[in-house]
Amino acid sequence: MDDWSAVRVAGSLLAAERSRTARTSIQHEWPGLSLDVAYAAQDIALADRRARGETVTGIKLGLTSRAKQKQMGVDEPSVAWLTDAMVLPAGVPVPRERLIHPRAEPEIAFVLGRPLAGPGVTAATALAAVDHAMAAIEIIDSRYSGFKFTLADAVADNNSSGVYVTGSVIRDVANVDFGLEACLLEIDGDIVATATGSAVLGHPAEALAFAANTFGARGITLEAGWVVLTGGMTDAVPVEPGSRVAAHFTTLGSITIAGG
Ligand code: OOG
Ligand code: MG
Repeated sequence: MDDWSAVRVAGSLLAAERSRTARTSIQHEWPGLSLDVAYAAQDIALADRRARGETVTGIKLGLTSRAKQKQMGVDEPSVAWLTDAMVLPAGVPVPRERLIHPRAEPEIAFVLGRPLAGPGVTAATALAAVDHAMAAIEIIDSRYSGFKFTLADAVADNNSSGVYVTGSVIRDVANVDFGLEACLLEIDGDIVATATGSAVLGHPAEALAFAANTFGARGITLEAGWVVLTGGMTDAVPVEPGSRVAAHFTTLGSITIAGG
C-alpha cells in the first residue's frame, strides 16, 4: 500500500481542484486517512490558499441535516474553511469554469459579533455570540467523482467547498425563530425541496455550537466578523448550465443565482 501523509492528501485534492479533475476516494486507497489526518490536510490546504493571497472569511458546517447525511451516506457533521475566493457576489452566475460538478444547497448563515471558542459552547451561548443572520446558497463542488466519499474524504476536501452567496436581508437574531425559518428551493420555477431550520441539527445554533467545539478541540477560536454557513437544509441539487436556482426563506428573503 502506498504511504500517504496529510501533505500528500492536501496536495492531491488541491491539484484536483486546480485542474477540475475529480478523483476517487482517498480513504479507500489509503485507510490511514483518519479524521485527524483529514483535518490536518484541511489546514495544510488552507495554508496553501493563504499563501496564494486568500483570507479567511469564516467557516462552514457539512452534513448537519438528515437530508444531506442520507444523500451523501455519512451520518456525522463536520467543519471546514471559507475564504474570500469562495465569495460569490449577488447577481454573479455560478463560475462553472472553476468548478467540476456544482450543486446548490440553501443554508442559514450567521455572522459572529464576538469570538467564540469551545469546548463547552451550547446552542444558547453560541447564539449569544451571533451579530446577525442571513440567507445563503452554497454551491458545493466535490473533488471526488460522483460526490462519492467517506466522512474523512469530505473533511480532507474542505467539505466540498466551492462558492457561496449570502442574501441581502440582514436579521437580528432576536427577531427570528431559526428552528421554524422555512426555505423553498426552486429550480427553473419548480419547487424541488423544502425544509425548516430545525433540519439543521434541530436548530442552526446547534451547528454553530458544534463548530465552535470542533474547532476549539484543535485550539482554533471562531473570530468576530466570520460568516458561519450552518449546513445545507435540503438535498443539494445539481446546477445545470442555463438554469436558475432560487432559495426563498420565510424572513431571511430570497436569493437567485444563474447556473452559468
Ligand atoms: C459535503 C459538504 C456538505 C453541507 O452543507 O452539508 C456541505 C457534500 O455534501 O459534498 O457543505
Ligand atoms: Mg453546505
